[in-house]
Amino acid sequence: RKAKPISHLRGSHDQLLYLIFCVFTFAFAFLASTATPTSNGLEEEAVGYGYAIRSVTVDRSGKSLSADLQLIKKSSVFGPDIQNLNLIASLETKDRLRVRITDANHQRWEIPSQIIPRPPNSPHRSLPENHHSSPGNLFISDRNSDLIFTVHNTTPFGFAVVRRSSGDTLFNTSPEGSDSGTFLIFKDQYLQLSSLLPADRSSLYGLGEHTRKSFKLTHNQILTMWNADIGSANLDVNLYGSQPFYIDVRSPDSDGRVPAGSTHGVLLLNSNGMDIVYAGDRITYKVIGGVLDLYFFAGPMPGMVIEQYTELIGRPAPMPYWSFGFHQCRYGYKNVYDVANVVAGYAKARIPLEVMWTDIDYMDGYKDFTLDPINFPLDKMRKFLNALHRNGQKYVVILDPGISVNKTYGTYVRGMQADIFIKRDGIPYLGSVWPGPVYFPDFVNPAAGIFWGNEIKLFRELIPVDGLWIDMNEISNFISSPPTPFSTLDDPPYKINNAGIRRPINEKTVPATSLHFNNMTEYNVHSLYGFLESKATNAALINVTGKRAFVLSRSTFVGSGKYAAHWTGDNAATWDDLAYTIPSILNFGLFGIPMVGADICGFSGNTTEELCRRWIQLGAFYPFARDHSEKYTIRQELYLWDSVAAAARKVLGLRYRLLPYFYTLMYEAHIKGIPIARPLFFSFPQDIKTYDINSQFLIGKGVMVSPVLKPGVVSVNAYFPAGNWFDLFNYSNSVSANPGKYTTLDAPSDHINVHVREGNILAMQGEAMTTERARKTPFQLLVVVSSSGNSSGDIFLG
Ligand code: MIG
Repeated sequence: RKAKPISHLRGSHDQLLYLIFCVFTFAFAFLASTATPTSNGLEEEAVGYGYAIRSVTVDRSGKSLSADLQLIKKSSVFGPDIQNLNLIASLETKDRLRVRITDANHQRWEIPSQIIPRPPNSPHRSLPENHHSSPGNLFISDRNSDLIFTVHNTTPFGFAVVRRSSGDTLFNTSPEGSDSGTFLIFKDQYLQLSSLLPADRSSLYGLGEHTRKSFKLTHNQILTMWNADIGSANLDVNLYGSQPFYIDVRSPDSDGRVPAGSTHGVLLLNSNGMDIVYAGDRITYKVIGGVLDLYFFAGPMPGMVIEQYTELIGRPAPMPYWSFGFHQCRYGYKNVYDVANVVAGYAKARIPLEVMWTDIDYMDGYKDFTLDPINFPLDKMRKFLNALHRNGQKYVVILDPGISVNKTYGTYVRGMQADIFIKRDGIPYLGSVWPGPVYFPDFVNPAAGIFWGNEIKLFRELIPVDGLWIDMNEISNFISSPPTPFSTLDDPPYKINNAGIRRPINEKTVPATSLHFNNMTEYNVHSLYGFLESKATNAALINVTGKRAFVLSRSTFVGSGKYAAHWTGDNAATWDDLAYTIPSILNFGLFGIPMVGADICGFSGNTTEELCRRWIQLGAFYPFARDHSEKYTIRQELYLWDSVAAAARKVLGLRYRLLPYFYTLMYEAHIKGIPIARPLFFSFPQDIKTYDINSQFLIGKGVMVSPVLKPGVVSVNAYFPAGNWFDLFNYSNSVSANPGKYTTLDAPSDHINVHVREGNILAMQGEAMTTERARKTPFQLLVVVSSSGNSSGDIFLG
């Protein structure tokens, strides 16, 4: 059976209708989201809405503030307003400010600290209080901190976050003049908050997971968060993960007080469905549950923001050395011989292959932890894995969360005994995925983690896989169950822009009224599922192998990088999709998931020799480099075309020589959070020309990749920030840029431009067919002498 594409999305037959529909829905969605009073159903004198301050207390340290807020006037849409709110602002560290707004009198859903550990809610209340009744503005600050928080005692009230050193306003929810679009709305199932932004000086990045043409967020778009099995070949719609985090890189202001590249980060820590409307001069959150829990990260350099962000959400997992080798996968490998032939094909072509993968084809009736007795029989699989391991290679297989409902299936029986499945109406919720009827383990329940760990342990006793690939964990469901009549969970009053068409949130997933551990609703925990499965799978692998785990997850949430790597899901074998992989990969670096890649040569549709050649040239420099394709497409192993094979030997040769560099960057990511693949402005924040670049990136601080992304082209117009840059394939080719400039470089079919900047020292080793053998070759240091100062580099050997 072939996966059914969601009918209106890319992959459907009716492309034209889809286009018309999109134009229409976009126009509608944009009208509905510009936050004008009428579009919210709040007629006339909107200034009367929002909340007013009743009292404010600032603690003695001056680092925390609590404000009681009272509703000014009721509104008629999306349910009743909550009368009394409490706002707590606290400088949790010198670089992190938290602003949390919630119902003053009733507890609401918040991500439990067992799921995402973080400092407790309100240190303020336990500290000695000091009552202020002053009618003016109140603020908190700390002389070590660059962030100042101010509440404006206006009607309605607002707040602002200001950078002390430059006076730059980073976030401002105060209504400006007659502008009523910024007032706060707080209902049970609808929260809204807006901040003004300086449209001409503010460059935003992040807010995923979406495929976008441009890395920098473009004005007037809706970024929806609701995890869904929607292929990444679809632009600008919510995909597999939710990452409500952005960084804002500021250009200088007119009086020159704000230095170029001064950057801060903003996280809305909330697991509910939401639309984030970015209008350029304003960002508006429209959230259907939970609380408004905002975190501001001071930076001021881009890398520092990510360091501060991952200090809160967790640093990325350390990845095994072998995971930086080249990976080959395909959906539709027929049997163990087919797979073994691919391994042999790589060896024969002298193209390095580190990890062989198998998709759902290996399972018996698509049941997790089983082997197809005909095509992937146990004895043959063991023999194959033995040979692979003897050669220093690895093996990874896929797991889907749905457990086949079948009384003769041990995993199902043990799952029922442990009582760990997601329920609805008191019984396990019955979904349908590849095996047919399935129940889904409730990874919110710690007992589900134990169950899952035990299944993985038993499976590894059968065949010693080296890593696990967890797919379909949005959760993807082939059926859409009818909503519970009159349930505002299954059918909430505000329709988020799910799938770009305000599709019901229940479609093709587990219904929102389903229940998890401790009666947590699917409505609230939906987008945490892939994160929790990653955590359980990571723990299981560490437990059984005693080594670092390699887990690749399709669905992610804030902090997933602590447990898993990510690939960008189902792209298509097109030139556009090749280009989009750069913004997607750079985004996951910002999200604290640095081990990320996209399906090399394209997943769906038939690739071509030229596309696959250009794709491996780029993909060789993804942090995670895997060739993967859809069943029924033509085969695309790199050795199948002579020109692709030759290109692969060349670029993977360089990648393997750079393995010590990649591994050091992984270590740096693990201890500081900073991405492996970075936007140019990470190293050159003062150079505002780097802010708009979508087609180049850096590996670490000083290696720049400038790929060809178009057919029939043998040159590339690449931007070079100031400095001398040397071609890593041929050190005598160099580009001298002072100041930064665009240069047209030759890019013949067998070549990709990769340059190292002066001032860097790269630790390198020799080429080999596996990372194990490469690790045994002599080290070399490439010292690129700087024309102005010292050269530096790092190496991690552990
Ligand atoms: O319904 O396992 O994104 O990589 O090959 C499709 C089959 C399920 C989706 C994954 C893709 C994988 C495919 N899976």
